[in-house]
Amino acid sequence: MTTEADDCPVDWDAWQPEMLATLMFIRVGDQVLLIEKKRGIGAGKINGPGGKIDPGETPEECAIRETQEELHVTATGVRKHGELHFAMSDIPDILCHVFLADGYEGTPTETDEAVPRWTSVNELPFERMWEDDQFWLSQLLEGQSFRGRFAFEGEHIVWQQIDWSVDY
Ligand code: 6U4
Repeated sequence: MTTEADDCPVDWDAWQPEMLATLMFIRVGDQVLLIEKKRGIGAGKINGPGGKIDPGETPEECAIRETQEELHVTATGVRKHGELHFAMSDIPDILCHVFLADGYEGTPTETDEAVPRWTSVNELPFERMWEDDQFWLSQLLEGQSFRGRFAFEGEHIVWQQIDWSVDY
């Protein structure tokens, strides 16, 4: 993996996402509600619930809707904390809005799309997650805000930069 000191393979000033998406992380105490994703991009991985933004929908509306569809719960106390810019090699480039919630209504339930997995924030399963998550997820769960840019070759990061000075 290279870092921002090295040549970047992506012209980020000209970069345009081909897909707009969201992620939602509900943290209650020392537990975070993750999913085992059953289909779509990242099937088989562990992640937060989320998905593609529908036309006319705000990112926050999308994150709440996707969490309802995937887990049958409604996140409460939702705040945007991050943006992830993914320049991919073999799937569409993605701009992903990341939300943190401190509560929920309903009962986490397995659906066609996801299996709910309550997980200790101190034991995040990075070996089963997207490679970038290890660089921002713990910090997000502590309430930090960020903008991350990642260039992937297949499943692996070849360049990355995270700005922790942003506010939303
Ligand atoms: P369908 O199957 O069309 O209903 P949908 O649930 O709308 O899919 P999906 O799941 O394909 O959309 O959306 C992509 C999801 O994958 C978003 O929640 C963002 C997430 N994602 C993609 N690349 C990621 C990465 N590198 N790291 C990460 N999440 C990523 O943590």
